[in-house]
Amino acid sequence: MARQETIRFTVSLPASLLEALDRRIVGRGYESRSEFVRDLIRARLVEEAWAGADTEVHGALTIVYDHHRRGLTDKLHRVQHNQFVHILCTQHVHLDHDHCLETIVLRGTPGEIERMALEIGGLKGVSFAELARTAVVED
Ligand code: NI
Repeated sequence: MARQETIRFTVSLPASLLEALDRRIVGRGYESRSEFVRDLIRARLVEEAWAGADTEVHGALTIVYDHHRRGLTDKLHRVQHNQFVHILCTQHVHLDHDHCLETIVLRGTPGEIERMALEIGGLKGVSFAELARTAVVED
């Protein structure tokens, strides 16, 4: 995307809110108030995309499971093949002798992704499941 013009504008805040903002800027390693505020706005746009019914969004589902659990790897495979149009990629890491960590990158409507995350996370033997929600929004 072509580099866009940056526009400055003034925001009026109560002093206490500005102090709270500045504490977060330092705590999270931001270089400037502007960068922090830009990210706040982007995070809100991602939230709004996820609140829509038909918007295209992306998610990264991280799961940990015990691959010895009878039938679990087959079920995980079946769910993902049934929804292959929504699965962009998976990454598998062997954590130790028993446990596997998988990240599954998903694309679809918020409802489709939430359903798949619940289905996969709810399988017996999956001991951890967390969905990171994102979407392509304005830079
Ligand atoms: Ni493994």
